[in-house]
Formats: sequence, C-alpha cells, structure tokens
Amino acid sequence: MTRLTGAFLIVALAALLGGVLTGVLQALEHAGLDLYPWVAPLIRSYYHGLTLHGVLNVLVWTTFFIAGFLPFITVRALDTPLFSLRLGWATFWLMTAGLLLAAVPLVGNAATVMFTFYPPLRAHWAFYVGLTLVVAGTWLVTLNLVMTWRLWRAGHPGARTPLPAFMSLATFAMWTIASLGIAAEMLVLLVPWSLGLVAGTDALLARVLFWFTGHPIVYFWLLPAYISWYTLAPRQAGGRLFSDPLARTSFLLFLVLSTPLGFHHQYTDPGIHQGWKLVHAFLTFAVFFPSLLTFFNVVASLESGARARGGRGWFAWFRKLPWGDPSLAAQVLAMLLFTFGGVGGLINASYNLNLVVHNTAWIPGHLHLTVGTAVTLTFMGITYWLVPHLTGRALWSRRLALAQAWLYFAGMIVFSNALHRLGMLGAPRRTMLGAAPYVQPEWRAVLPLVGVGVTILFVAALLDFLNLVLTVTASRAPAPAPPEFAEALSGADHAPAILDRWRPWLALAGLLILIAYGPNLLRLALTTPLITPGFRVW
Ligand code: HAS
Ligand code: CU
Repeated sequence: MTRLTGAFLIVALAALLGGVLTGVLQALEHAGLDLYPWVAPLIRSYYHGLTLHGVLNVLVWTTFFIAGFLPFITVRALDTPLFSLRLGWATFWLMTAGLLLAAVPLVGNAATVMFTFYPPLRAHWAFYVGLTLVVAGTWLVTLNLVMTWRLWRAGHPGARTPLPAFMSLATFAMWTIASLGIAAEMLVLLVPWSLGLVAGTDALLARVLFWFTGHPIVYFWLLPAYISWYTLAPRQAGGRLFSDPLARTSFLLFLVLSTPLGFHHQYTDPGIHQGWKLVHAFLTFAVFFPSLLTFFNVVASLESGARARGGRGWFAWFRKLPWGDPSLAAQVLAMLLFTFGGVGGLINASYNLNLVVHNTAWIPGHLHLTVGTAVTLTFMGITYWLVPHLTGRALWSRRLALAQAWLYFAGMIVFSNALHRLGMLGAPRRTMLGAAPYVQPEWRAVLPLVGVGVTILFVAALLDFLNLVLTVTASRAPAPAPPEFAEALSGADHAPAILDRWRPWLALAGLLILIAYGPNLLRLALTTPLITPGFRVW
C-alpha cells in the first residue's frame, strides 16, 4: 500500500512541476516578458504552454494525488487492508498508460485545445483516448474502495463507518456519477470524430456533456482537501472535530448536489432556455451550503485546538494555533484564501454578475484561489507528513516548508488579486495579451503584478520540490508518526442512521440529475445534427 500511494504521488508531483514550469511563462508574458521564443522547440506557442499548464495541474496533479491519497486514508480509517492491491496496481498502470498516451500529442502540439478541449477545436485521437483511460482508472479506484468497505462492513455490522472512510467513499461515489458526462462526450462525440469515423461534431452538446462533469470535478478536487481539514487538521491543531454528524451531512449534500448545476458555466451559451439556467443557478446556491457547514465546523474545530493551547478571546485564539507545524500552517493559509475563492464563486454563479466576469481574467483568478490554493496548498501541506511517512525519513527542513507555505500564500494574494482586477477591467482570459493590439492603459498598470505574484509562487513551488527531494535523498532522521485522525466532540454515535446509508442519497442524486439535465440532454441528443467540422488553429 505504501508503494502504491507513493507511485501515485510521484506522477502527481511530476505533473505539478510540469504545470508550474509552463505557468510561469504565461504570467511573465502578461507582465511583458515573452520567453516563448527561448523555449520554442519545446513549447511552440502561448496556447501550447497554456494547455500543458491546465492539463498537468488541474487534471493530472489533482487526480493522481487523490487516487493515491484517498485509498491510503480509507484503509487507515477502517484498519483493514485494501480489497485488492493487484487491482490497485492495475489501476495505477492503466491511468499512467492513459496519461502517457495523452501526453504524446499534448507535448507534440497536436492537442493544443486547453484543458476544456471544447470542439470544434480538434485534438489528436490519442489525447481523448488517453484521458478516457485515466477516467476509467478512477472508476477502478471506486470499485476497490467499495469492496474494501463491504468487507469491513461484513465484519462490523451495525457500526458507523469511520468518518474518513465515509468521506472518501462519498467523494468517489460522487465523482463516478459525475464522470459519466465526460465519458459520454469522449465515447460518443470526440473519439469517433477524431478518428474520422463521423464527419462532424456539435459544440453545444459537447459543452453540456463536458460541464456535466466539469463542475462536479471541482468538488472531486476539493473534497479530499476537506477530508484533511475535517479529520486530520483538528488533531494537528491539538483539538477535536466539532461535529461528526455535521461533517457527514456536508459530504452527503455534496454527493446529492454536486452534479446538477453545470449550466452555471454556460450562462452565455445559446440553445439552452434561460429557465433551465435559473434552475442551475439556484442549485449552485444550494451547493454553497455544505461549504458553509464546513467553514463553521472546521473553524470551530481549530478553535478547540487553539483554546486547549491557551488561546483566548473572540479572534485572538487564532494566533495560538501551532503555526510552527508546516503541514497545518499550509492548510490554514489555504483555508483563508479559499474564503475569497468561495465569495468569488458566488459572484460567478449569479447570472447577471457572471455576464461581467465570464471569459475574463477574473475566472483564472477564481480558479487559482480554489483549485490552485485550497486544493494545491492543502495537498502540499499533506505531503509534509505523507512523504516522510511513506519513505520513513523525516522532512528535510520544517523551516523551509514553513517559508514555502507563507510565500505561496503571499504570492497567491498578489497574483489572484491582479487577475480579479484585470477581469473587472475587461481583460480576457486565455489570451496572449502581450500580442493583443487592444490592451487598455488601465490593464497595463495591473499586468506587472501578475508577473510579480507568479515569481513568488514559483519560488515557493521550487522550495516545496527541493524539500521533498532532499527528504527522499538526504534526510537521515527517522520520520515522526503521521497525524492520527481527530476525535470528535460530537461523535458518530450522535449521527442518525440515515447518515450512514448510501442508497437514499444516491437515488436522490440520480433524481436531481434527471430533472436538471434530462430534458435538455434528451432534446439535444435527438435534434443535434453532427455537422460541425474540426479546426486546428495552432
Ligand atoms: Fe468555481 C468557474 C462557481 C468553488 C474551480 N471554478 C470555475 C473554474 C474552475 C473552478 C477551475 O457559478 C473555471 C472553469 C473554466 O475553465 O471555465 N465555484 C463556484 C461556486 C463555488 C465554486 C459557487 N470552483 C470552486 C472550487 C473549485 C472551483 C472549490 C476548485 C477546486 N466557478 C463557479 C462558476 C464558474 C466557476 C459559476 C463559471 C464562471 C464562468 O463564467 O466561466 C462554491 O463551491 C464555493 C464555496 C466555498 C465557500 C468557502 C468556504 C470556506 C471554507 C474555509 C473555512 C476556513 C477558514 C479558516 C476560513 C463557501 C470552508 C479560518 C481559520 C480560522 C481559524 C478563523
Ligand atoms: Cu462550476
């Protein structure tokens, strides 16, 4: 199990490094420093680099980290071995093979279609087939987790599923339902089209299927970070989880509500009645709620730790958190920035405000606070105990790790603030602004900050890699024990039995998806002629 988790982690971190290196180029380009001519044989254009950055960071880094981390958490929480280690390795190799297949056209500039791969941009078939294999691999993770849980259940009839395992299962159950959209998009539209088996495609149908998965995928990235915030961080802070039943409720709400709201990415798309967009907007406001529950529960838990360490006052206790622990510090800093990411998300979700920010630099501002900080900085914080645990070697330098977390926090404040401001001034996203003739004077004042922020972020990321590499190669001290799961002030026995059942919630999730997507998908599937030709614009 240790080696399996480690294998996933290595691929994840390698992808993060690739994404970081390509990301720097984009930001410096915005700040007026065009380095693309220097890397021309490797990266052919701004858009080639941008696609690499997006795919490696949001799709590969997250997915591989999660596919390694959650099975690790589950078997620890259930205190049983994984149902099948062989299935685990088969999953790893399937996902890695898919990744390598997709990487060939990606690196070779034959799949410069951004991480959203909207048709009629057309990539090489290997890109679509490779990504499909990665998704299929994640379903095998679900299978392994479910079987592990069933074996545990057989030996523990009537017992409440331990919270970390329950949350891991809920995360993968949610994702497995959500990923049906992208699987359909790949198998029905993109793969046959890229192979030349069908003559054309359709942008709207593809986008609907893409966002069916594309919104809930953000919770597939977020929930593993939440698992750490709920089940480990309170203990790392010296306290207890405030409420176990409330935590379960939050994850069940994510299971039910994550998928049926993808139209909030398509407010400006023609061909979908605005009434349906309104339904998805309201459901988006509903899925805000489990994050508010999380906010309350996690802050109360951290507070219990800080008070146990002598913290006083309404807010002053905050300083009494064990700030010297880099793993916890990274996660609390990630939480702080996530609050702003959440506020921005609400703005995005509001139909009329979305019209102001859609397709502007505001959106990358939002996504770097969420997946780029809440998720990534939390995962970095997790590696600070997980890598030592897996290798048996203590973290090379705790002080370097602390510096890394704070630098990342500071760099992201500068960077994301600049992007949000640029967006409100109308600067478009996904654009090589240095080459755009329409750059406004008021953008010019803000653009250098994009470069400054990213330079700080870049240093922080490199410090992270340096620390991990030195941990593996040069650290001699034995690793301390990994953090235990937090006990709860209000424990699992307070949770009503319905909170430990799957069928009612899965049925409810299916029903809501049917209502929110059924009529539109049916109409589009029946009426859409697949006639749009593919384009290669790079
Ligand atoms: Fe989003 C676009 C709406 C959350 C990622 N989002 C994106 C895109 C990405 C993304 C990648 O409605 C761009 C896609 C593309 O390329 O086009 N988003 C939301 C809403 C939420 C939200 C309502 N997004 C996320 C998360 C992401 C993510 C999470 C990744 C992990 N987003 C949108 C919309 C768009 C969008 C529209 C489309 C925009 C457009 O026009 O294209 C909510 O789920 C957010 C809820 C979050 C909160 C914050 C809770 C805070 C917590 C921390 C508490 C602890 C603290 C510690 C503060 C309510 C839990 C304090 C400590 C003490 C001790 C005091
Ligand atoms: Cu969304």
